[in-house]
Amino acid sequence: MTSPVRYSSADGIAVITIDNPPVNALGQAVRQGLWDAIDRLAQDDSAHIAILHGAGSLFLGGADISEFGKPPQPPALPDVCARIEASAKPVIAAVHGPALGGGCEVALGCHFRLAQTGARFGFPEVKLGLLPGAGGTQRMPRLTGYAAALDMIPAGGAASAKGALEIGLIDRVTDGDIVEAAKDYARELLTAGTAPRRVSDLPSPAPDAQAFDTARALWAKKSRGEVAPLQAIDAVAAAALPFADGMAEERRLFLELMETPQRAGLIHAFFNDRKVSKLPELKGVAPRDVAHVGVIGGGTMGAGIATACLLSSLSVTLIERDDASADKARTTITANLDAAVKRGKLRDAAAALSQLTTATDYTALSDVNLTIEAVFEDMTVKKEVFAQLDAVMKPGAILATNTSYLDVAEIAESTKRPQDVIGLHFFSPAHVMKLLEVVVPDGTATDVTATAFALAKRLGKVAVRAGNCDGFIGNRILATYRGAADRMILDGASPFDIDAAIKGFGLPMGPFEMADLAGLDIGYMTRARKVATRDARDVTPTWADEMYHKGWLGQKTGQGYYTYEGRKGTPNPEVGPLIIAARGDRPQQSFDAEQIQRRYMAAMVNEAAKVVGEGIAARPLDVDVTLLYGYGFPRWRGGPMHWADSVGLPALLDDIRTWAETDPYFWQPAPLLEQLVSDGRSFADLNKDSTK
Ligand code: 3H9
Repeated sequence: MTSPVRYSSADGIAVITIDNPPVNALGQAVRQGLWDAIDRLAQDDSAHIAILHGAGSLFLGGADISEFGKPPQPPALPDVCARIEASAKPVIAAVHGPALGGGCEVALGCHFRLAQTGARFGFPEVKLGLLPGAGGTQRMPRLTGYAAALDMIPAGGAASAKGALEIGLIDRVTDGDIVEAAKDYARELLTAGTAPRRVSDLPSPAPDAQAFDTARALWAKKSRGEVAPLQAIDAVAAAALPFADGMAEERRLFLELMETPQRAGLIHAFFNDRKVSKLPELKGVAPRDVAHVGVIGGGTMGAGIATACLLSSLSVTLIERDDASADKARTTITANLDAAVKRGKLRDAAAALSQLTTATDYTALSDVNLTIEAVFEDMTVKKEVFAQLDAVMKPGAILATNTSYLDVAEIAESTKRPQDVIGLHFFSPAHVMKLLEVVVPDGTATDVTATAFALAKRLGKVAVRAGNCDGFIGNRILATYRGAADRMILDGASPFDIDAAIKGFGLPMGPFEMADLAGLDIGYMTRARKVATRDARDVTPTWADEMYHKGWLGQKTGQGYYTYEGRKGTPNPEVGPLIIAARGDRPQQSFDAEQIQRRYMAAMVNEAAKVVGEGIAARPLDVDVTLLYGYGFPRWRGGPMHWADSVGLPALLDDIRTWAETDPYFWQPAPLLEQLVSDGRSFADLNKDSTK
């Protein structure tokens, strides 16, 4: 087998090229290849200095993540970095594109670092539940001091070439060809007779107690149960020790993290991010053009969708019913774009705004490639809009609806081109939230689905394919776990205990804080909509209906489950009596945080298993991605299906069957869950099946 590391030498300069597409990950063959290349450099009398660079579009993407969790194969990356550093002949890291994680550590193991403008140096390890484990926590602070290292490493951050030069992480920046510039640098160093400059020989950084206090306080607050950022700070602190001792401490902490479920959850999420858009049905299907997008409706959602498109340099034509509404939409979009400039997401708000046209007549849409309807959630209204779109839009244009629960097939069938109709369910605020559910009714053309995925990519969103049912993937599962929370209230838990337990699990908000934020009128309307189809055995949160009738709509009225001063809420004491009345003579029990979490999660997973079993979600991983990007599920838990696998499906099913004894209607086990348990299989097995 040919090595992914090539060695060549001419005019006294060796060039070591790492060529391991797609991202030059530092798998075993690359590590061995690097080791051998440094041996060869030592023996190559014609070479006096070496350049190390990556082939393709980047330097090195880091350790090979797919090796994690498997038995380690030598040589280990810290040893490879030490081997490079120990070279008697100088080695220059010539960096273009990203140098991430272990890739950045290899650069720090080299004696000199040259970067092309556009290069990026970073330590994303904490985003995988790890910390830099090949000397990054020891070498970076020796070059930059503690403060810069503590800015970057616990955050999983990165610096541009210019930024890296400013903090002392690298030596030079060039605009030219990276290998040619590195050769010039090499000749300069040879002429000057410069010896290898080993970072491990540099003294420990000057103590900086304040930098540590700031970082610890920040991450204690920000990490919400995630362990890697705080461990990463501990590893950086070990740079005060002699280098070898610091390395030993970094290794100990790294290996400790490697064993955590958080590492497994975050790596599951990393690979899912990439798998979610890889659908067999879309393989080789070319998307249609989407340069010009139409949006119907300029309310919060429509304006948010228009903003998202403008942020991605698409032209937008927005239709409102009259000039005053169109002006209002323009004002909202302008404010959204200004806020994006403040957040550093956009440079030129005026340029983006110049791509927006507002109109009151549908004929303005005659030339757009795709229109997204975001009007009132009512089938009759939607059908009227689609009839007008059908009349004016050019052949081959796509008609999309942003409905969050209506039947997309029914909308499609009301047009003369059902094959061109699709659901694009954005989440509010649409220009901020990453999730896009692509709702595909049976008759939709495959290239329309491919276009929806291409649009999501252009918008920087994560698209998940969903089948057509009430609530699609996310809101259908949400309705069920919200139902479990309401049942726990009737059985004896308080909404405040439930919120605290769910936050303790790692979600940013509990379900009742969320209800207050969304507005209690939303839940009331949803219940009203379902009244005709509600099963007699279903439970209604009558206390929530009373809250609605009292005008307690949550944050917007200053009172809901909590009373608000600004956005800060304190438990509303007047909710308790309403709940007690709703409980009547139902038997009561006490719930601790773990019991609350278990019921809430079991309801989530059981409904998710139904969603997968019915083909609404293509794979369990699609549910995981949906909950992560649309519902605040903690990334470090991987997603509800990954969590379910980690606690074990048989135990979960046992719980569901136990609760079904008293509430058989709500706790109907998902057939897919029963099947998996009886076959001794997991959701991960189903994910694997889907890639075969
Ligand atoms: C580490 O380094 C630990 C060390 O400190 C200590 C060790 C002892 N490994 O993202 P893309 C795959 S931890 C294996 O679409 P892009 C990816 O799954 C590591 N595979 O490309 C995808 O596969 P497929 C720290 C990897 O151009 C394909 O490559 N490093 C790895 O948009 C293309 O990926 C990181 O966390 C990997 N390291 O972006 C960096 N990386 O085609 C993680 C990617 O089958 N990587 N793949 O779906 C990235 O951030 C981006 O991939 C990168 C390129 C910016 C490099």
